[in-house]
Amino acid sequence: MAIDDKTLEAILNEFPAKVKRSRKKHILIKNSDAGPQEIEANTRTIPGIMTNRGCAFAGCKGVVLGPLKDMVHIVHGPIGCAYYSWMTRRNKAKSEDPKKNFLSYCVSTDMQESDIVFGGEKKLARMIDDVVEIFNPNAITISATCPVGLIGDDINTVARLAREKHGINITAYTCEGYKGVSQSAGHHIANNGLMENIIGQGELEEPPAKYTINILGEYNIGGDSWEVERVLKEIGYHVQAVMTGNGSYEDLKNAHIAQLNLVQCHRSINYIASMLETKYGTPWLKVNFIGIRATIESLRNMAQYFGDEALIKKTEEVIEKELMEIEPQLEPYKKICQGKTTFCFVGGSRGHHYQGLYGELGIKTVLAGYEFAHRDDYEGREVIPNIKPDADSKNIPDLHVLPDENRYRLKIPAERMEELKKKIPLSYYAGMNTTMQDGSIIVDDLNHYETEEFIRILKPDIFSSGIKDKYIPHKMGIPSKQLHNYDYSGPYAGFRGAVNFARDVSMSFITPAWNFIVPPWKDKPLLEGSIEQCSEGVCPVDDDKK
Ligand code: CFM
Repeated sequence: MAIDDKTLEAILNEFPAKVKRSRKKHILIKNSDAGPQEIEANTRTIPGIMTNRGCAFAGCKGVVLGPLKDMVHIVHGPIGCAYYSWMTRRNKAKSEDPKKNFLSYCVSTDMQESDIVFGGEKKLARMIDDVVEIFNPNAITISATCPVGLIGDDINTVARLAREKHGINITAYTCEGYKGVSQSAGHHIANNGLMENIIGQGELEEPPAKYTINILGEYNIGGDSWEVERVLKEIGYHVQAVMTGNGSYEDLKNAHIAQLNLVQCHRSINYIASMLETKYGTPWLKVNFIGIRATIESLRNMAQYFGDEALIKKTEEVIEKELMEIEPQLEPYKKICQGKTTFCFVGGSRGHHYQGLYGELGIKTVLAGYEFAHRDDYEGREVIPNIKPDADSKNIPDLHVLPDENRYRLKIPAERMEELKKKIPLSYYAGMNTTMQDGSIIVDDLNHYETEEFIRILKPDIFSSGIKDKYIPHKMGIPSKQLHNYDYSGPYAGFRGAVNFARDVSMSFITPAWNFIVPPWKDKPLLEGSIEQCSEGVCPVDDDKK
């Protein structure tokens, strides 16, 4: 059954009028005849609604800074935020020097009541001394949690003094959880900090290889980046820095040297991509390495950018070789998956990226959305000038960078750039809405109630989201595929990743476990009981008064 305006209205009617008015703006039924459809995004979740979103601290420390392996990331605050952000994302990392991989550690100032009353700056300074002495990291970041902002600790000054004392790169991020409406604010804060304090501080003046690139917005969840890099290296690319999966301070410092920046996750890193273009003249190309067709298209677009015949030829050879390897492996899985439907609701990029891969397996996406993306991730970057800033978005300053006096170089002539822009997504992202089929549902910041209602009506064969909401479909006898952490599997990117994904999804479909689940509402009423007559002095539940 599809959802039409009337069904949607009925779902929303359960909300109080004000909530209904708000939620209505966050939900679309895709209709290409209606022209560009506007969606509301990046606004506050209504208190009381069960959202999947995280906080600004999660976006800064957890998402963007956390994967940088040779740095120690100090969480300044009471222990809870550190504990719950300790290794909770599957950003894998390998280090050439095992003594310089600190990802498994959780380092926190563990603020106590007295620190909240008298301030935590001294404790933070002592913590930095300890970190330098114990770990000897290449650099240190300090991320603030909510109470730090509330009591007004000046973490930037603490960082500056520590930098002078220890002579290493130590920077502070005022990413208190409340700084924005979701983790998206934290991405922006981290992007600004990395750009201001690390990127471009390296010595390199010339690219170390012919085709030097950076991969932005790739966090190596389940080893995705390694699979992408394997293919890129085979074609002949040199990957200078990955931001930030398996990333390092040392690589990041020289990221200014690349001739092209690839952007995988637009939401979390488009700020750095734009700033690198302004400061060093490096264009960025929107890629998607999830799904076979998307991977092929991305590789071809990269080759076209460099425009070198040998590179174009090698790209085609590698694509052919990879396809020969994976196509026979995919066949049996496609048979299992054919004709099925899915929901695809993830944070800020994957809600879009995985739809192509699902489609290649014969699985139709009937509902998709993002937890915290902005309107441009739905409607395309052309809407950016029309996005109204509000009190929340104004909270995060835009960092205005200028062309670097010595290092700004046009990587390709302006004319050729304009030509290329007509053919490949250079400095452009078209967003999710364009690729969704008519009649499918697009939801921003999907909540628990809506999840249940949409599942009840659309009955997807699989539900893809994360740990917070996967139990809702499970209780309804529907399997789930977590697209945040891949249910401890992966990689899912690139050619071989597609086979892993097809295998895992197929396993979900053929496991008999789901047939044994009888949702409670199928064989029993939700409430059972009777109301007994109460008369004064006789209470059926209170023994004393009997
Ligand atoms: Fe980018 Fe991400 Fe995503 Fe994201 Fe995230 Fe993630 Fe995500 Mo979970 S950076 S926006 S803040 S692709 S942790 S690796 S899966 S919500 S869709």
